[in-house]
Amino acid sequence: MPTHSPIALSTWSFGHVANAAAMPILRSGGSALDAAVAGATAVELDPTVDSVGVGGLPDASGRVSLDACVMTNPDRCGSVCFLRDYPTAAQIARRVMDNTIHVMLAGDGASAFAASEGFTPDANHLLTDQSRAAYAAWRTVHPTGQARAGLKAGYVPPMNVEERYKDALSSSPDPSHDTVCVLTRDTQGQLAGVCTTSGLGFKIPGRVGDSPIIGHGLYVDQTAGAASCTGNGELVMGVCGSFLAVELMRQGRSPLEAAVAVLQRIADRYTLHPSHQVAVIAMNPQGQWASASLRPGFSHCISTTDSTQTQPALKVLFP
Ligand code: SD4
Repeated sequence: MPTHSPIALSTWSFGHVANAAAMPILRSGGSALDAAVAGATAVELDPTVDSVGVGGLPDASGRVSLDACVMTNPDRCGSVCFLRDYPTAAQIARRVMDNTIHVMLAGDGASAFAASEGFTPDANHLLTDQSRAAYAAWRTVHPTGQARAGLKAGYVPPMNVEERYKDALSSSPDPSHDTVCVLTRDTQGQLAGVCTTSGLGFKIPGRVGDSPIIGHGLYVDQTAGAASCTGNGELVMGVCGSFLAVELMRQGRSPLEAAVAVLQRIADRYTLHPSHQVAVIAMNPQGQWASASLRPGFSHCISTTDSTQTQPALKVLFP
């Protein structure tokens, strides 16, 4: 007999793609983890969403690398980073959790593991016409293709791709976002989370952001709550954003208070560039949830038993 109402909370305008895959699993009594992974996979593979996985912007060398993690509790988490050639990073991260004694696999090792688990490489489809065109445009400004822009001197971070398209909120699948975070609660009241991304566009090859790192891009503890971050990972990584949000909920803050406190910590500790964006989504075991962002332009998708809505962040720190 179900005792809890199912919930799916996902990031950005394509969160509805994730929730559409997650909610049927939750409604039929499936696990929060199955639902969150299904949601993330749907976004990774959706050909109409030029997004995470297929269509993610490449690094400075023109190749895509993917980062993802899954988590249900401190002792149940898995991750892959700098994964080339395999689009379903979330599923591979789950295999790391389920089938190894490790938490995180990187680069060639992650690819070899994916192959050993029966995943099929699909490098040709990771780049789409749109992401190839975006890379070509970037190369006209950086003709050598060297990621010199990633060096500190004179470096202006590439505008977060979501923010560049911030006027295209919920109505159309925005082709430019690059991270989906999915938090779910199942009918047993269990929480789960997935965070999957192609990272920042045109990054230095080898760069890994917050998304696949437990406690940074995603943290889940059944006794306190779940949180996930998106945006400029370098800002999240200095404050352990997701871990901080969950620990604040443990101390009694609401999901909204916790999410806002993480953003405030970032604002206090960093010199922010106008294009910097971070958003935090959070959910507690009671099913309260929230989203907040540093700047306008972020949207989340929230699905409950009888409704799905795409909305702007509940709180914007710098409106
Ligand atoms: C990263 N946090 O690699 C990711 C990117 C992201 O919305 O979330 N973009 O830094």
